[in-house]
Amino acid sequence: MFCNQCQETFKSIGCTKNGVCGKKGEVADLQDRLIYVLKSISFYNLKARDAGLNEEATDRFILDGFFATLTNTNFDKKEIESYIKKGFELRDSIKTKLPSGITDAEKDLPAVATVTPENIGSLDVAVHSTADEDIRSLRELLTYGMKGMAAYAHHAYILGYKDEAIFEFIEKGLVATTDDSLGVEALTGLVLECGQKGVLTLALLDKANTETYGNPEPTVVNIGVRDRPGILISGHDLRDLEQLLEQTKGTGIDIYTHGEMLPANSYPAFKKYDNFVGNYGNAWWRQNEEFEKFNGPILLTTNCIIPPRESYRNRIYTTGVVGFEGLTHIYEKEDGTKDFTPLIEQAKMSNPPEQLESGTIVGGFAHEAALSVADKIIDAVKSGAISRFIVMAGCDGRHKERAYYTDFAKALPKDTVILTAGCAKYRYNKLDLGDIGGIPRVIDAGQCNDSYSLVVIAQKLAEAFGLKDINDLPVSYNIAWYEQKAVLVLLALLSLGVKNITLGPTLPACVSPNVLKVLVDNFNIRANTTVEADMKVLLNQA
Ligand code: FSO
Ligand code: SF4
Repeated sequence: MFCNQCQETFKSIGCTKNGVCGKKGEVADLQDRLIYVLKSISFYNLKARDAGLNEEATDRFILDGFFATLTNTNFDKKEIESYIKKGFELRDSIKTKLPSGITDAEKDLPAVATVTPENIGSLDVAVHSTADEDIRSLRELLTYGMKGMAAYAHHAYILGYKDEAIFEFIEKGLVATTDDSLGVEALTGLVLECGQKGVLTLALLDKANTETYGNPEPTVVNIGVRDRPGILISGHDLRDLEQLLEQTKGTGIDIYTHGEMLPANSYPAFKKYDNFVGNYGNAWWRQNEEFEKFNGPILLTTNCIIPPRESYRNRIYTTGVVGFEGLTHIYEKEDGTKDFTPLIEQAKMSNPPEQLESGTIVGGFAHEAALSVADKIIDAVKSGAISRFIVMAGCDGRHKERAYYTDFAKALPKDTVILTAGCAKYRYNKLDLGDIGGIPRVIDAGQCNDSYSLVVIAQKLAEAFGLKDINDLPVSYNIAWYEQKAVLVLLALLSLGVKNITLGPTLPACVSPNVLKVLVDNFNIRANTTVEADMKVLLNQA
């Protein structure tokens, strides 16, 4: 096993025995193989595309399979084995459908095209099978960015929104990571293209979410509990939430969000359910203690699941691409719907949740809501009431050094506003930082994918101020990352020309010194340091 895809990788180098996240070595190796099978499928499917033979089942399989390898998504050996098996079947069926001669004409097929279920175990398909440090670094960056892209494209797809350009890019990128003729320049180009396609993907998901569920509205979200049994839903899948709300309507069971599902409280479509109570708990890494106290069933719709404690194991359910051995999985039916009866039945026998906190937090400032008060914001900037915006989007994590983000938020001058998205917000969204003339000092756009909203807001502000370059706005970036969706968001920001990003709590382990130099020279990326030193840098940018 060697896995270094997330921020919490062992010693900031790589997990080699078992993952810090709890992923077993055996599962990590199987995930490497699954990715290799996706590359093999892509090799043939690009030819199928050329012949006009791409099939929707292939798009879906690649998204699901890739998503399953994201940090904290699928720990289940059998599930990954099943993806590998189905992947080979799909690859072979694509091969047979290609016009005759199209594959026969190929001489010296690369190993990725000829891999079989029998020999895959003997091939070295792990990260270090690429010997050159810089090529390996770029292949990894591309792969992790595409994992994030697959996850976001998956969410859009579930809601019926798709874009062939995204699927095709993922296939092209997967194959490119096996092509030894591609050097540093070509791979750097692909990493940047990944960012551009990332913007497309984020925009597509934004469209999918807002056209399906309405534009999020500024919302006061309850963080306390009621005295009825509840079901807790975590992850990012709004379609699962919708179905759960529909199926629990009138049953006397309350629904609470956890972690990255918190922003769902701000969508108009979900507000009509009177059993939708609010948010319970904090970011993903605190789920052990919080799930224990919830008392009722818990649904994990996407990452981030962590190995469950015995005490609540019988109350935790996975669905979609999430998997963990021994837990009950709710499968999608033929018609695309899901039946959450097992959770509902268990909830009826459960005690109400134990109260963790009380009070409220405010969310729902995605682009539409934020721009509806654009005049107010522009006036506040012009009058000097707001001196600067600090984008503190991204992820939260379990490492102690993330206290930095709470300290940074507390230390910010009172005339600054934090723009946030993703679970990073849990480090400061309960601090009561106040407001500036009615504009909250923490403007929460939503999930990590809603970082797109922050870009839209920045672009509109630049327009309003007559600036050609968004880097000239009084906006600084202090971003926290954890897993691969954040890698995609970062690449997307770079592709939009955002410079001077401070990134933490550590830089990605896969970035080699030379690749880092490219990022620094072209984008002036820097690693975070201390609150004091970073405050000086960030408050004096542009
Ligand atoms: Fe957090 Fe996990 Fe959204 Fe990530 S829940 S860490 S970037 O998967 O997804 O922000
Ligand atoms: Fe380690 Fe992160 Fe990979 Fe888990 S996902 S094995 S913690 S690098």
